[in-house]
Amino acid sequence: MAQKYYITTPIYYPSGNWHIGHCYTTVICDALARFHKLKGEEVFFLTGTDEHGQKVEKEAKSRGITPRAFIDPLVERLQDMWRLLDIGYDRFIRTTDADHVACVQRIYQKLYESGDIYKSEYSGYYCTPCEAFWTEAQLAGGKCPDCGREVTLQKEESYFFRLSKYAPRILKLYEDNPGFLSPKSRVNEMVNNFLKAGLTDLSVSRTTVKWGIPLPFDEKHTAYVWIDALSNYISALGYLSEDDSLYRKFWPADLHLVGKEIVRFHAIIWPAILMALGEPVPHEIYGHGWLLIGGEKLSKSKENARPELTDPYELVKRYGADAVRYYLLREIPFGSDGEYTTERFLKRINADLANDLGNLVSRTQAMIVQNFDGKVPPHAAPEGPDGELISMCEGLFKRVDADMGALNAPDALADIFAVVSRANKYIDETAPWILAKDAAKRERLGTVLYTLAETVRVCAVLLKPFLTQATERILRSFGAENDGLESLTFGRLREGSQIEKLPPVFPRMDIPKELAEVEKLLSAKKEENKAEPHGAAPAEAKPPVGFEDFTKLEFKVGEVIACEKVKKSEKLLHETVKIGGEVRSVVSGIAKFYSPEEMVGKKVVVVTNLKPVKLCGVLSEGMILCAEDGEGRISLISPEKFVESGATVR
Ligand code: ME8
Repeated sequence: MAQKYYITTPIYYPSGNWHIGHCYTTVICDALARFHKLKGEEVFFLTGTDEHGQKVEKEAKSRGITPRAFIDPLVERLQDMWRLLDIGYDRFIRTTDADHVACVQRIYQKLYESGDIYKSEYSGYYCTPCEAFWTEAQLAGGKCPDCGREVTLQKEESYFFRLSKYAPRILKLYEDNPGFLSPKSRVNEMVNNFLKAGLTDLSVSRTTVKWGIPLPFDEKHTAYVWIDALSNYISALGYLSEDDSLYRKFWPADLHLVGKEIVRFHAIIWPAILMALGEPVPHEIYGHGWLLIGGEKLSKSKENARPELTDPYELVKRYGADAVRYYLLREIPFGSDGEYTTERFLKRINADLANDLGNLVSRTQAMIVQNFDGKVPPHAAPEGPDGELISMCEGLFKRVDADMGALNAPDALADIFAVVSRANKYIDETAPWILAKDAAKRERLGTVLYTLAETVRVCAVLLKPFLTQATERILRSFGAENDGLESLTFGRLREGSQIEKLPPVFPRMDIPKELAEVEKLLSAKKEENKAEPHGAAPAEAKPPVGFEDFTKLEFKVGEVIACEKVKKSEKLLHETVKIGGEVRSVVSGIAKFYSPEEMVGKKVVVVTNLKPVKLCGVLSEGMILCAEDGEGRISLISPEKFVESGATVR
């Protein structure tokens, strides 16, 4: 019976700000899934989206739309990204899918009935962006220890999962199964930072979050997003449903590949839930490293500050899916972090794909066309350097298999490209262009070119999981049959079969020129963003107004004589402004750009005849005028020369 292989990526938050770092996990999973398929295994590759929770609820509310209306276009965009990158998943699960929702409810019901979930009260610090709760002791300087952002103290009635009960079993799981969690450093992290001190029970329901899965035994509560999200790995297989045949076939997963920042959820909470359900735990959880920019985790906000092209849609459009996949799979040492720059990306593609592989393919095909009319030449027994190249090809699958068994795509690619480089050197050693000049050497020429064509073919078969598009073209151009591992036997190309000469599979790039063009593209994008601050629709020019309308507004110069922050607001300042003989209370949304101290003594322009309003409970009797640039930065408008407060502005 064929072996099974079940591999998963984490399910993605619908952020819409996907960058090349986000593609990392999924591209590796896709290459692993394809490699196992090549080996003839029955593979199930799962990915999807993590759609519930406070973050989505808030984002949708701020736009005045439903969570579903907010999420659907983002999910489509993510699926587009996977299509562009040739990600061949077997299921794309959404946590809003009906079968997932039903499964999560059954999981809660089962745990509630077995006593592993009980009702109590929760008090803790919540980080909304990470959807994670922390105790006071876990906070880093009062902030979220994972992302460093603000946390809020929350108290509510909640159901708890008896996580504490499972700490000893998880420690034993690590001891008995050294392969359960990799790399090794992650085990130490989990043991020292969490398990050693013992675990506290986990709050697994919310009454304050409406955008979530209602608990079947208490509909006021919704499921905690991480329990909801982690369950996708089994709900996708029909766990606890009428048809659980996929579950019985594929569970336990062979690999959950995740970024290192979410190992805690996968290596502690997830096995505990499975243990409580009486189900087997996955074979392996691997916490990979990050793509960095300037030494920090690549994230959308930092990307803006550096001239790097990190948008996967743009990268695929410019350089193709194979180039992006190759970079991610080859460049970052597996398990560690890797620095990303556009230049490194271009250099890697030029060196390996254009020079090494591209050249080998085009030289081999050109010589076959030139000397044998484009037909696979007849060949004699190998001699000289042929043997070494042939045996490298014959042993290649074993090496790549061992690398991929260790999940090490960079080493697998290094092994394949060692053969590509050896073949290029073989061309120099055998000098086919000299053999071609001597009719007596025709048989030898045929043998050399046949050996090269076979090397290209074997490498292309093994490169298929990594470079999905170029390998198809290469194999088709050699008329090569495509029958999995069988096709790795050296010597399968049939003498006399027609080959087609391909245009360069990876054209060589002029890196300085390309970098200059990328720079231009990025500045054009920046300009575009300026015209559309915060992604809003471009501000339409307002229709003209008559002078009489303009004179309805009253502007005066004022002097700020006192200023303080408005409590409960991050954005608002409360100024006391002297306007001639009058003193007014004014509230303005400039706290991110000016401190209260800075404001005192400033001359400002105030709209003085707006109807008074209360902002965060504070009276505002006017508006201070500011200029706002395309990046959302604010600058006060002040008189250029000295004028008394109370002066009219017109
Ligand atoms: O964590 N380098 O989703 P997500 C490498 N919904 N990988 C990166 C990266 C970078 N700079 N930035 C992000 C979630 N990633 C949860 C998972 S699973 C039950 C729930 C990776 O959208 C990240 O490590 O924040 C993760 O593997 C994936 O992108 C999705 O992250």
